[in-house]
Amino acid sequence: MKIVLATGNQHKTAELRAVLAGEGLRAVELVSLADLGRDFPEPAEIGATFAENARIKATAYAALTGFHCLADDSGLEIDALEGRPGVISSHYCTQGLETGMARGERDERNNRRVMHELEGVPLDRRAARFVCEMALASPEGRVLATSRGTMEGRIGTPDRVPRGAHGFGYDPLFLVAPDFASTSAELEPKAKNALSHRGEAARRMAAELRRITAV
Ligand code: ITT
Repeated sequence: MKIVLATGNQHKTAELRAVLAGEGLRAVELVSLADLGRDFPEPAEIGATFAENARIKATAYAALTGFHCLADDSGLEIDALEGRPGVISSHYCTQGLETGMARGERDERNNRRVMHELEGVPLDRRAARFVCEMALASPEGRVLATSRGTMEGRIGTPDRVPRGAHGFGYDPLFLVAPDFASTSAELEPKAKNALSHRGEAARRMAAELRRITAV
């Protein structure tokens, strides 16, 4: 089975590839959207939950590419901000509006907004988690499998973060539980994948893929 990793985020593609490669899925060939050598219009992520958006992306890209598609919708939930940035994590600095701003600049502005909104909140009240929902859709638009993963942590205070050069998005702000000693941007890619929301969701999806391709 050829499966397109249906994301425009190269960091996600790299993390997903690494985890799924480690799962030894012999009947599965993974390709990225970039490998297909064409541009595809990005579907509007209008779902109210990560799970809905994952299904939207997987089915939209499956229809566009004609292949099975695996999509990831993910983001950061901060308890002190009532779960924000949540489903608008990627565009938090513009209230969820897609303005065409480059990813690097967006990440930086998103991080600044989060730190600003948490100003004065002590470390023990900065609990947060990364959430990842995945969906696998067939070319006919059927959702064949879904999976979820989470990673608990805290958003560091300004004396501790930003720190680290790996990863992307909110990683430089996110102190990983249970010891909150390093940010997820300080973890080597392998270590992040072993602990992360995306790693967990991908390993669960691999189990689903083994089941699907075995029949
Ligand atoms: P696609 O929709 O093309 O997959 P995207 O980056 O826009 O790419 P999402 O809509 O799922 O993806 O938004 C995910 C955002 O959540 C991402 O841009 C980061 O801001 C944040 N995020 C998700 N996983 C993360 C991780 O592992 N480390 C840091 N930030 C993460």
